[in-house]
Amino acid sequence: MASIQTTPFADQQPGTSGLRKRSTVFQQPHYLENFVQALFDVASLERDTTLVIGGDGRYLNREAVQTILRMAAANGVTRVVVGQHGWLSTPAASHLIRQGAAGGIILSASHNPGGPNGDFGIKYNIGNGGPAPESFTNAVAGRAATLTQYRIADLPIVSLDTIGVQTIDALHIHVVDPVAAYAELMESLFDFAAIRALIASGFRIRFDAMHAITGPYAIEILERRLGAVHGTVINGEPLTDFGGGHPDPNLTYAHALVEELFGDDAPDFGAASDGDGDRNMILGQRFFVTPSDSLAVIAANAKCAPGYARGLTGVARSMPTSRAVDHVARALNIECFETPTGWKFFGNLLDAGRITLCGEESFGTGSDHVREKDGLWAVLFWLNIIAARKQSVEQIVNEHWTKFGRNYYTRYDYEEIPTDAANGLMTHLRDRLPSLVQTPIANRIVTHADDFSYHDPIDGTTSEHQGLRVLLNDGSRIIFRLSGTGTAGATLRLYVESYEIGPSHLARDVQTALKPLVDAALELSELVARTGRTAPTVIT
Ligand code: VG1
Ligand code: CO
Repeated sequence: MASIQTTPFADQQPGTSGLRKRSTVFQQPHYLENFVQALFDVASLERDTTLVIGGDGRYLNREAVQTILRMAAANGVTRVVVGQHGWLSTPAASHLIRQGAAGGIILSASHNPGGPNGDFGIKYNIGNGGPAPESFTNAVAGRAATLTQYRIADLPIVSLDTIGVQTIDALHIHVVDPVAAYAELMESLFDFAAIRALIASGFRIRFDAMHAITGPYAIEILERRLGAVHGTVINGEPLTDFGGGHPDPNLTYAHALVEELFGDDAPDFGAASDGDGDRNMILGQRFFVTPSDSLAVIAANAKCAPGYARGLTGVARSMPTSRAVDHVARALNIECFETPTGWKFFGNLLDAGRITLCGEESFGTGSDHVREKDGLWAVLFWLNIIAARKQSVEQIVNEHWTKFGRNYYTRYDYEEIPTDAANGLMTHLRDRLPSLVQTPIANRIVTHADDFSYHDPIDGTTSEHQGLRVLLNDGSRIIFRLSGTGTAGATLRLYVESYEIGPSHLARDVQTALKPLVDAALELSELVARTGRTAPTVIT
């Protein structure tokens, strides 16, 4: 056991979900160790409690697990559960933590590319299985900026490839199958017999694991347990650099899957997941389901799945997520909460039993089964709904729109813009907000404009500066916020939404429907002049 002197790092402030930096930043001497010691100090784990460790398989995952094991031993941790090969998807880690651990460390930068020139990340989840709250992450950042030494034990390299228990001094290391417990949980929630029958009847699925962590999970569940043909899962082998790809399941980065689902001889259903397996993209044959609509459709059809047959207590969405689910909540007469971006804000509502389902526009959907968003869970929910309703994805969504109305929705991402320009734009717009109220924009009237702040109804805390929003009298919204997950420059996100009900909406093109609002947003924010960008990096 050794106490190593270090110089503190002032840049270890976790963002939307954990600390994310270039791999090269994490490779600086003492960098990872400093942050892990700060985590241990703030978590102050009791003796004989369990810590879960796993990651999405990216570059540095294995090395980081070894370092964390040595530091766990030196910090008095006696029982650690690690996924085989150091692997755990984020939702699977959440589930394992909920089996009785005090917390868990997840090694992932989620949808950010991996590899020596990509990103690495680390996040801490608390005993309920969910991301640590802001109070915790702020305390970690404060500690990381003042630490001058960390504790590390001199352990031999622990074999992560063999399932079983290894005991080194006082530390018991349980290397577990990363998939098994999670797959059992999914079988307990969904009607696997009905989905198996759907697949046996010829329903064709394509799942793109994007060479990230969901490959082993999807192969076990879709191919082995549900009988989908071998090859249903593509890019199923986790690679340290994700095969050079960008494991973000959206129309830009999952383009091969999108092309297949929009091509001749398209399968009936397509899905993709992100680096750490907590997000999902749902596609029907020649049909894209927006994540906001996906949440609303799942909410409206939840009773199809055995795990949700009793109905929902309430739902929640992040502020920039479209209000599609609000219409469902109203019809079901249940509560609907609006939280800031980031899964940690759902934790209290889930723990208190106020909500059963929640989601974000960024391809994240989940429920009270774990305390993270869950990509494969959403895929299985859709398959369960399709099996129960015996309709295509397109039919299900069209009927949904006819019943509840349609929320046209788009997100524009401007990546890697200079931080000063991004901050300047936000300040300019924030200052303009009060003068916009009651003025006309895109043939509508502004009814409300503010910098979103959230008051947590359970613990009473307030989170400010969560995004600038302009609300219009017909239910349309324009929202600007800065990303908390980028690692180079600033990423500015523009979210635009409008709502229509009536027969005409089914066939309309989203970008055409939203163009007047997008133009107004660009003008209000002076985006082109301030950033020099005439087009976004990604349109969703
Ligand atoms: C993005 C998304 C947000 C999501 C976060 C973490 O954050 O917008 O909705 O919770 O990523 O997702 P930001 O701050 O860049 O907009 V991930 O899959 O860590 O799993
Ligand atoms: Co993710």
